[in-house]
Amino acid sequence: MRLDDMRLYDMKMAPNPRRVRMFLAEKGLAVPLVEVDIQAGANLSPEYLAVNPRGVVPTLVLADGRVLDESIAICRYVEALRPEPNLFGRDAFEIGEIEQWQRRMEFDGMFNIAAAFRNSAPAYASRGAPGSGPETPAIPALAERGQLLGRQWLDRLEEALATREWLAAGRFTVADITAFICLDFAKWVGLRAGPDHPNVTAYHARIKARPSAAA
Ligand SMILES: N[C@@H](CCC(=O)N[C@@H](CS)C(=O)NCC(=O)O)C(=O)O
Repeated sequence: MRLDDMRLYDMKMAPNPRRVRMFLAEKGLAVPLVEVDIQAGANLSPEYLAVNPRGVVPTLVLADGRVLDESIAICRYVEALRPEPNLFGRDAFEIGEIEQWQRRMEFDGMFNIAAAFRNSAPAYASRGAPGSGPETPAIPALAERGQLLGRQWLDRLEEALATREWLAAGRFTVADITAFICLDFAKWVGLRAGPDHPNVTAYHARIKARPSAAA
């Protein structure tokens, strides 16, 4: 089903918009996409800042002009529109458990990988933080710390996957979407599942086999 009256401001390569595209694909939904070229600075253009003054993607614009950003907020909105297949939990414990893993993937994974990336990539030398905030010079020590904590995230994920196929609720959920996208994002900073991470390697392959992984 296409939600043609909405627009999702997107960037094909970027990890956060990919979370939303994958979520939509799992729901069998498609929203018209508007590509925003972050590398060319299009997210900081007056046209885009008029859509989202924070200058980040993804941003969802509804037919009536209301705007949502933050990947997980957009996913929650979509879940409310189309509750099945359920990706955020059906009962109190599932909701808590999925949120727990989603947050671990976001704060222990995404946050640290982004720190490692943004504080080491020459293109971001003066843009340590995403979006339209003040100039933020890269801090190499933050890249180092991002690597260290990113590795801890990967090792803990390996441990968790020794006893489960999916992170929460015994089925594929939004937490697995964030984990999968973090695993691909981590490769940008040379952090990848190796011989010490057989569970993560198999998990990544399981998710990659889902049609939504290509979204
Ligand atoms: N927490 C936000 C993060 C959004 C974010 O940082 N998006 C990146 C792309 S992955 C961005 O817009 N970067 C703009 C920039 O680099 O200036 C979310 O989950 O949507």
